[in-house]
Amino acid sequence: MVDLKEITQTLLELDEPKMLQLINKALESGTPADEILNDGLIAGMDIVGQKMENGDMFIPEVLMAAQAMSKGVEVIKHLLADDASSSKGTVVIGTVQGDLHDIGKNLVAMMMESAGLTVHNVGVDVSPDKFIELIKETNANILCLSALLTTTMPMMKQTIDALSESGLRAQVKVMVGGAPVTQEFANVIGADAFAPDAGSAAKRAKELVH
Ligand code: B1M
Repeated sequence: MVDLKEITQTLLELDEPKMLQLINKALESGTPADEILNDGLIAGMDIVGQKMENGDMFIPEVLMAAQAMSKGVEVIKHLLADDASSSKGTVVIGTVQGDLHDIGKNLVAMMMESAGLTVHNVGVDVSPDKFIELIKETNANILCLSALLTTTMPMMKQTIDALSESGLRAQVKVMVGGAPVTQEFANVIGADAFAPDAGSAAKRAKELVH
């Protein structure tokens, strides 16, 4: 049995090979993938965030931790799959303009895909105009906006406003999320839904198009 704190620790030590070894060992011993994700990897990124805030970890190290986290997710992602019986909607998902954080957004995209939605993951630093162009191109009926910075949260409202101005608002449900985003904020900016994590985001998206 692998103690998930060891996975957290190897992530913090930026020891990616050891971290991947421990993830594989944990899977072999029957640890559920969602526990590895939440109690090993995401727990590690939370500590990375605290260290970054305190000046104990710098951007290059944070980036290395982020890359290691993504590699870890690659190993477990096929086991995080939900019911993928049929396509229940088309999603455009991206991180809003000015924001480069993509790990959480990619997890949300992955969970939505495995829940049977057609997902267009359009990257980071996406402007309102670009989102609209992509919605038109893909005929999406759900727009998912991610933001990790308090300074980029207002860009969510600007994107929703631009969607209304484009005449597409009535046919597209908007979901928002990311660490600083709350249900209250979602209500204030006129989003249709908020989800606190990747699993609930996939469930909410399916409900939105039912
Ligand atoms: Co940045 N960063 N960062 N960073 N970074 C935070 C967010 C911060 C909280 C760290 C801290 O100071 N404690 C802080 C924000 C403070 C604030 O605004 N209140 C911060 C800062 C300040 C910055 C910079 C300004 C630092 C600087 O340059 N001085 C800079 C900004 C760059 C920019 O975006 N313009 C910056 C840069 C970076 C890196 C590039 C180095 C790197 C990102 C690499 C990458 O993403 N490829 C990075 C990282 C890694 C972090 C932390 C440490 C980890 C984020 C992460 O990946 N978490 C982060 C601290 C933290 O969050 N604890 C921090 C793991 C991920 C699985 O969780 O993204 O929350 P999360 O996603 C969750 C949920 O939020 C939710 O589901 C996900 C999975 O369950 N979710 C959604 C996310 N999107 C959703 C959408 C939905 C629904 C749910 O519906 C649509």
